[in-house]
Amino acid sequence: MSQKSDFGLIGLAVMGQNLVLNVESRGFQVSVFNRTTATTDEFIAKHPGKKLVGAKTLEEFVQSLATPRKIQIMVKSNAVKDSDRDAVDAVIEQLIPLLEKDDIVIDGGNSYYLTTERRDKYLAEKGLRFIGAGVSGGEEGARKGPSIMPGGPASTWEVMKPIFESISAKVDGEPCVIHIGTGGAGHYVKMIHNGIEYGDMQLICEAYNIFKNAGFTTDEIAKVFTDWNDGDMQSYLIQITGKALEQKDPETGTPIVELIVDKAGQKGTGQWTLLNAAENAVVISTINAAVEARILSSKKKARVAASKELTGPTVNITTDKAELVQKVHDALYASKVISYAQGLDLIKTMGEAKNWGLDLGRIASIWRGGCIIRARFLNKITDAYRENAELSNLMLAPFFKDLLSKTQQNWREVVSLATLNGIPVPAFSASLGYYDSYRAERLPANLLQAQRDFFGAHTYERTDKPEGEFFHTEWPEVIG
Ligand code: NBP
Repeated sequence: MSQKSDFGLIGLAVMGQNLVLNVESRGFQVSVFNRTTATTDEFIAKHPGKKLVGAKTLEEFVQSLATPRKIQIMVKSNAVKDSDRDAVDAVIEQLIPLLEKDDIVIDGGNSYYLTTERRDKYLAEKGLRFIGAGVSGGEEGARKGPSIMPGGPASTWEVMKPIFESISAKVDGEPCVIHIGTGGAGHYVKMIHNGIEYGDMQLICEAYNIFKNAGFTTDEIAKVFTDWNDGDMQSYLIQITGKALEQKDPETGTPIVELIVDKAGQKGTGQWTLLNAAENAVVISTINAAVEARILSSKKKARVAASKELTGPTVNITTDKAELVQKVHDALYASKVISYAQGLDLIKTMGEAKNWGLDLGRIASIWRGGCIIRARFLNKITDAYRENAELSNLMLAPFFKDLLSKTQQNWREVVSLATLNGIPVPAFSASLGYYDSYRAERLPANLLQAQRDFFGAHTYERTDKPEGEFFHTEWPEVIG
């Protein structure tokens, strides 16, 4: 093709290939490069007649692009500290000598936001522009329209806007992409999005486990999720849960889910979210419980051994099935709200600390389509922040306050029922614990302060004296 390409992509694995086909399908000519040339050749051969240019060398690739060049990198990103160097850095280093001032490099992988900030600074020093963009939606999203969370200078976003908006998912005619903020804001928000995804998935699994223990067949549970997907909890994850539970193993006719080993891994983003929450002193107990549930699940050998040693109650759930479905629905919905409240609190706290100028309502709105956590109720989050951009916690928005008030009796009953029957519900109960702690006018931290003053003379404030005045008590000696 003699014409220069509008867009270039490096890294033709699952995500890269699908994104290329998406960009091309919107009328853009795309150049592609992959470290292993055979992959490029196969990809080009598989898609004849498309506006694609397959480059065998990086020089050829760069030369095939119209200026300012727009190059998206979709390679494995596994640097977990800003001092680490990974494939994204390797590609950037190879690109730098070939690029010209104002060319744009986009990292669309799941990079750690601190590595994004380092790269942003590094490329700016070289006169190049950088965007760290979180891309959510997996393979299907990449092909049909993902949710995109780009960070970097607003002026660079303006150049990329036409392409990003045309390839992103659309909800009510609105593209699921906005300029998130400067520096690492895009990858940061993608990281928390993934943390929320962990929470959503674990909560759904806990609901399934309660039904299973209550004697529902897998087909019955599938129907519950399919029905829920027609209601207020409509979401991609609820939808695929129903479909996954319906699926039968062709060999045995057994539901495939029941044949899958109960061991889950957890990749970087969940852990990073926890670490970041601790650094910012923000409670994300639901997401925390979800990450830890995966960790415990992976210790299968230890669990099997312990199941023979540690006792628990015999499961005996006699609740009417329809009643239980409603109760678990409410517990799931309320817990999900808490998970989002916590995730958004973390985004808000970090956004303020970093001066990113984040718009939480618009961030929730671009999660409505394309991404894994897409859900009907995200509209309500957008509305809540539109009504009050300064909202201190999502739970306090009128819609959610009301929802938590209406669902809480059932939520409490489900946590009690599960606990009495020895069914683990770490994310349901962490969510409820957060709700009850957050709304408590007085917590037992008075005793905690007494303990601290007792052993370490840490001092305390008094309820009957002005704030900011500190006191110490001469506690009795206990070591003889
Ligand atoms: P992978 O994360 O599996 O990466 C494979 C690609 O990286 C191949 O093109 C490979 O080239 C290239 N690569 C590697 Br590995 N090391 C390289 C190096 N030193 N120099 C140049 N290229 C190198 O691909 P993916 O699953 O498509 O994901 C791409 C990015 O998108 C990742 O950051 C991922 O976390 C993120 N992401 C993935 C999903 C998903 O659902 N998979 C969703 C959202 C985001 P080769 O062919 O020569 O080995």
